[in-house]
Amino acid sequence: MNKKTYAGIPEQYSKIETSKVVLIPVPYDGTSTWQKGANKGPEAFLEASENMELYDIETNSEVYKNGIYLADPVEENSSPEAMAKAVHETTKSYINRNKFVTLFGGEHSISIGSIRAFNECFDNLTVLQIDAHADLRKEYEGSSCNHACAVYEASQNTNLIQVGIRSMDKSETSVMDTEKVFFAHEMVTDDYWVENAIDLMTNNVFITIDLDAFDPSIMPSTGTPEPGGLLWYETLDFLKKVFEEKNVVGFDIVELCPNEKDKSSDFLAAKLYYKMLSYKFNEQIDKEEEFDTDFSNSNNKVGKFEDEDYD
Ligand SMILES: [Mn+2]
Repeated sequence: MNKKTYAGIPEQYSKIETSKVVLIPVPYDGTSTWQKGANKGPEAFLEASENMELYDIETNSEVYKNGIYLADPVEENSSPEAMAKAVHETTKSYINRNKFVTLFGGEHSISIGSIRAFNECFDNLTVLQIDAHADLRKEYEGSSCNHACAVYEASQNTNLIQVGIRSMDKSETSVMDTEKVFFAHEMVTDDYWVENAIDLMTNNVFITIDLDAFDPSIMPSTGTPEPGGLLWYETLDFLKKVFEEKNVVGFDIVELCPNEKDKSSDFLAAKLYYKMLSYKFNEQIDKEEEFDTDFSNSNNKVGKFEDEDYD
């Protein structure tokens, strides 16, 4: 992957020293079981990002001016376990520098490492998983770091909330906490799922988005597309409320499996990422005014200064 700035932003907004945001690409596709190609996700995402408008109408903001540092990609792929370890270490190193850390995969197994890092650095972590698949297998095809196991560890040691689920193996029902699961077929007729999901969250929230959560009609370029998924505005509405009401500490987006002949999915991913940053830093202005606190250290075990203001 060529070294360039995220979305082609001017270099003054892309330096590590001054950037509030770090983006870590993880072009990993070692364990996917059906369509391969998620390793090409980060590059397609970055290319689409370069062709995107950087002014967000809804928040009336240009969030890139907070600085977005494009980190070197994590390219370890000797084994699923080694990849998870490399992602874990890289993620943690940037959290320790008080950055708002984001990752772009790659398949969903990359989240094992990112969640591990966030869970070590933030108290009482909620993991909000937006996904078509439960991903709760303890082990799959000989590894606990398979994409089918993406949130097993999170189910054991974080407050895991699953949204958009519509495909799973019966064996996963024994691990799943259905009180914290929003199945796609129920969300269709439930007017209160957004509020109910948010009510289950602790203050510190890490969001992991598997792009197959979206309906294949708007997000066809993913490894295992499942019918009956989320649409664009309902997802944004949900995310916006999460960013407004909770302290989102970071996020990852995974499973873009680009198709040369149809770039619309790449664009959706690019826009989704930018929207989430726009919500994050939009919300931050309000919180800073309200609590007069330093964002960079809020609720961060690495640099605890203002914890009381948030808890
Ligand atoms: Mn998944």
